[in-house]
Amino acid sequence: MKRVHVIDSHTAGEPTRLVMEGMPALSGRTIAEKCDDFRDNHDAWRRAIMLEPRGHDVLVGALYCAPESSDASCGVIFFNNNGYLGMCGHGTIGLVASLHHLGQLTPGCHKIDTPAGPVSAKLHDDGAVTVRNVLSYRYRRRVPVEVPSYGTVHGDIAWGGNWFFLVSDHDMSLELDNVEALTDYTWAIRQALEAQSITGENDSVIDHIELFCDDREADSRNFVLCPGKAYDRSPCGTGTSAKLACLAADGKLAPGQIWTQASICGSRFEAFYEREGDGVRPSIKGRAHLSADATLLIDEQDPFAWGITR
Ligand code: PYC
Repeated sequence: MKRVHVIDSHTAGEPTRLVMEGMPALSGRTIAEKCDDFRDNHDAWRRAIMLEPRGHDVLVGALYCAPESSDASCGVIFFNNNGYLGMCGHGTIGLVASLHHLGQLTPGCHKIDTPAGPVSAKLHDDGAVTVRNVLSYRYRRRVPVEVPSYGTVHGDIAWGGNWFFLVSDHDMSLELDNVEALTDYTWAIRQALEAQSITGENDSVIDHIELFCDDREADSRNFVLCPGKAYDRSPCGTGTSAKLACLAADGKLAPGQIWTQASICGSRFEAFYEREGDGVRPSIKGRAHLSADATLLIDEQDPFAWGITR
């Protein structure tokens, strides 16, 4: 029987499963190299932890790692039902809250190494966490894509730690009772981007689609489709970072000005940015709550020990 110690939390509704112990040691000096080793040689562990019967489509995994740099508190590799993420904002907030629960982090600022580069996270005295994310930027503005059954859709392509296609010009209703239609629409956009070879920089796949609309209590509400076809229950930290990069590029938000981003579920992040070179350095503030401190059992006799795969 294999045993994996996990801490489950949710950040603004979006779940994170932090893996503390039980995984094979990964080879590589940097977190990016360790992520490659995870993907190439130990992907069965991702499937066992993320897929049914132990996991589900919405869950994001966070593997706790030794830091790559001497001044970092730890490293982390994010993954989900579909593969691996460069960075994850809600997951970083969940990581910090979980490490605090374990007595491994105290309030204050902590550097964390991720495959997309170092980020810093401030744990506030009241339990909220502000993540100072990777450098974010808009790559292309108002790109047209022909989406079968929907017509031409225009969106911005931006990096916020993952690649996003951001669409404000649409006639979809961003309400929880419309998530099936929103999922169909954003999945069709995602497939059309791939079919038409519309990519992020260096031919990177755009694997997150983000829709926006007005919100009565926040500056904006979003719906974010994640790579594995689940939608983000939180306002998405990297997606909010991509949004800040676009607002900054359009001159619609000044450095330091607070942007409140609501999710489709009504949860919120507060965000602002600092200018840095050609891009912006976003800070995202949110809060995670713990839901389990548990041991996953992987029984070799179990036909679904390593997850139910399609
Ligand atoms: O918060 O950055 C985020 C995120 C990415 C995918 C799901 N959540």
